Amino acid sequence: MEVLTKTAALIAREDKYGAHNYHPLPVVLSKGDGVFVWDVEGKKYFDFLSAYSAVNQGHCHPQIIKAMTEQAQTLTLTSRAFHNNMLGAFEQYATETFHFDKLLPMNTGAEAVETAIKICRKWAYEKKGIPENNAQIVVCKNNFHGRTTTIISFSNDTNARKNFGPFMDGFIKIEYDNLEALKEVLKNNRNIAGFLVEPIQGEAGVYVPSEGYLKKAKTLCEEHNVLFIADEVQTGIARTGRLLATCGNCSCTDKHCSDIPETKPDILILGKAISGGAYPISAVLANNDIMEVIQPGNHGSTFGGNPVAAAVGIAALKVVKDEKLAENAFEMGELFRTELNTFISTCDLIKSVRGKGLLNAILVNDTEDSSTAWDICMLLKENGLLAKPTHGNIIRFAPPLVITKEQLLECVEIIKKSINAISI
Ligand code: IF1
Repeated sequence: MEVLTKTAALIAREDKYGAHNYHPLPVVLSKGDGVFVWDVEGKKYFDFLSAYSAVNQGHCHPQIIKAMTEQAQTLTLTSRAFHNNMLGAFEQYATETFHFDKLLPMNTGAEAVETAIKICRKWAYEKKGIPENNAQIVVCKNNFHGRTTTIISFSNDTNARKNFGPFMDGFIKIEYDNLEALKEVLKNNRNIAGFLVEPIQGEAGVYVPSEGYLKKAKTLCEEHNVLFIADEVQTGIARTGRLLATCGNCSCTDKHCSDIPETKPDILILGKAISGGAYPISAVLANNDIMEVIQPGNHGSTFGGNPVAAAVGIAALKVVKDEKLAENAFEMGELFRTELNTFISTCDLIKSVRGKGLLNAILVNDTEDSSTAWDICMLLKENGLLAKPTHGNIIRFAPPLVITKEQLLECVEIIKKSINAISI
């Protein structure tokens, strides 16, 4: 009889009782602290995924967990049929942090994207004067905005779409990082309500657009009275070395804002790390002239804006400020890319390193259907670092933003060692 390890037994159970909508790395985690996670065998790893950038503040941050547990023992859920004493505090703190008039709270990133689409369409009919049911929203090829039926309607990823139709109308897809394409579509269609864009395309493999792209895209949108909607679910909350990747006029990380000033969206979508990974929280922010189109009964959520989410959201944003995580992400990101660029200049297996702040990826010099990136991730795992391939030949590196210089350099050595073991 085969004796299963704890890991194998746990994976087999998930395999048997759970839907097969993921293909995880074969590691079963049971504990986290800061930049580290531990598996059920007791092995310790650096977490270089951070739950797809939800755990920017590090695993189980004591201040976030304290806020969550204290609130959980007091009041967890009221629904929005009644007021609760925490929601306003979160709304005030977040709107002051990001410089918007108002916030609409939801739970997941996809719900926040849906919310932004609804606000944008309603604004288009009531403020811009687009004839009812004719509003179009411009999106980018290779986007990732979530998994709902509306959102996959404008995805071009076959795995995400195939056999989930019929799809939702009202979206026009253009090339990402292409201002001419945006200009063209805005010129040729009078019913455009908004332009929905990721400041860096995460799922596409950490694709950083050309310098100035977002700012110029916003200017084009302004010229055509079109709302510029930034999906910062993944890039937000200090991940890219600034509080927001679109940061234009916030006081967050002045030094880095003025280095690379971008722009301020009309509608800002946040998720993931707004909770530090402790709880599902998402939010849509906009100024009054836009948010006022939403009236009682138009939109809502049982859990959105609940007291635990509010307490966790405030604590998670405070940690980002208090611990200067935008600054650390900026500096550690520069160091990471410098170190890896030096390494890959001597290594044929890796084509390039790209990213901003601590949202980075390496491009493996092999085809999308090869197993090389997966093999590298398996070796990284053996050597104590967890990362996940995307698109077959790209590996994303996104550690918690609390990582220290010493830890980062240790991780660079693990990455070099693992890649070298494949090269030869
Ligand atoms: C999955 C990627 C990351 C997002 C942006 C909205 C959402 C996401 C820009 C939806 C979610 C996730 C979800 C996860 C994989 C993932 C991802 F690989 F697809 F690209 F993060 F890197 N906007 N991103 O990135 O947020 O509803 O999930 O809270 O498997 O779906 P959600």
